[in-house]
Amino acid sequence: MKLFAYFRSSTSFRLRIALNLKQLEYDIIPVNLLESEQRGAAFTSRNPFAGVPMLEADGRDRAQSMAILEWLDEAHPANPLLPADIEDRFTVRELAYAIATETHAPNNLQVLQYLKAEFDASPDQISAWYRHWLARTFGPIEARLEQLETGDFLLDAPGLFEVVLVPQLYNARRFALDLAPYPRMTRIEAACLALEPFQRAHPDNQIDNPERNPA
Ligand SMILES: N[C@@H](CCC(=O)N[C@@H](CS)C(=O)NCC(=O)O)C(=O)O
Repeated sequence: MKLFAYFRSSTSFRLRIALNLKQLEYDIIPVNLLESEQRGAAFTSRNPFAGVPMLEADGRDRAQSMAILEWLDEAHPANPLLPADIEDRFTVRELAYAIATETHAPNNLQVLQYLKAEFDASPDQISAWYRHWLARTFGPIEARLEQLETGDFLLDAPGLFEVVLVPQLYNARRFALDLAPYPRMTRIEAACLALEPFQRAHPDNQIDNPERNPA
């Protein structure tokens, strides 16, 4: 498998964690978002969504991280990201998709660039926007985790929720969101980041991270 990814992209981070948790082999093909490689014809002819991640697997170019994650779990059932019990699967999906659809979507790069280009938004205004959409969904997620009385993970072991949560918290730190109101989320994050599959997937450890490979 080939994972087309950018080190700091949170959706690429999701895929790296999942592939590592599932112990699947893959090569990383870096796509430089800052140089707009994702919008060039060479890339869009394979992925019309013009973004990362893209997974080349089983003869197809696969886009949309949540669809890829669900496909991976169906195509490679060992080390599942989703639990066996239908109600547990609902719990995981409710929270994972809340992050994917309500915090990541309004905060992706194209949206932030549009705010600047069309509305002349300042860097401070863009950061305020970013934190607004994080907090709007982090609050309910923390409340749900409290109802569920979570410990180190949502269920017994990290799965689809943790795959989505850890990258979103990485973004939240980049945008200086106060994480004090979210102790259950940050407890899960700490437990995950102690594990090798999460560490190997981390943006700090990617071949295209310029701080890891100064020019
Ligand atoms: N819904 C897509 C979103 C993908 C996405 O927003 N990717 C970002 C990086 S995290 C990207 O490639 N952005 C490029 C751009 O906005 O031009 C998914 O889940 O895969």
